Amino acid sequence: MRYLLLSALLIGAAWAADGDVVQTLKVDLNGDGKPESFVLKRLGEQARLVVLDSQGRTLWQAPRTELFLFGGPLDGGDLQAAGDLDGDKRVDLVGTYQKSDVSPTRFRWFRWTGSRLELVSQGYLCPLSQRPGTFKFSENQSSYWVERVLAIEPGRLKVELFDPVTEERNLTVWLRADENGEFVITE
Ligand SMILES: [Ca+2]
Ligand SMILES: [Ca+2]
Repeated sequence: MRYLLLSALLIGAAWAADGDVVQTLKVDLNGDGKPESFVLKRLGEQARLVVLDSQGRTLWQAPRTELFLFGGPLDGGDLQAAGDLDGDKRVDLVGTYQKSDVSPTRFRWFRWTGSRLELVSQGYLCPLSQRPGTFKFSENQSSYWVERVLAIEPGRLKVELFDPVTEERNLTVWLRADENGEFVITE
């Protein structure tokens, strides 16, 4: 059994070569109606972020830094959603960092400048202590949190909340971006 498992792992490793596409997220970056792609390509045990034009040519390749490397041995560490999150007409990309089982998801929020991705903010997406319906990207944690970002529309994002006390998953709400960089539950 152990031999079989080891063989399967070795075969799996042989098939997952550097450069293989791990994840693709399509979005129109330049407004011409044709989708560009945010792509994760395998790089060792992780994956590197690359931006492709609508013809599949490389527009930008992220540096090999922690900020732009995804994947690894734990859960998450993937691309979540893309769209104009803050309503400034430039496309945003939200991804996660890897995490252990029941802990808040740590997000990274990038903006496409026209030629590259730059970091807007990162951190957990937890409610403010005085305003439980208002969320903000920060390093503060709280007793419940945004587990996943499901979709981005202009000025708002659809998220899944998670409460570890009640283990309430799949509580899906829309958060609207306000001018302070905070996100307020709307429905
Ligand atoms: Ca396009
Ligand atoms: Ca934007």
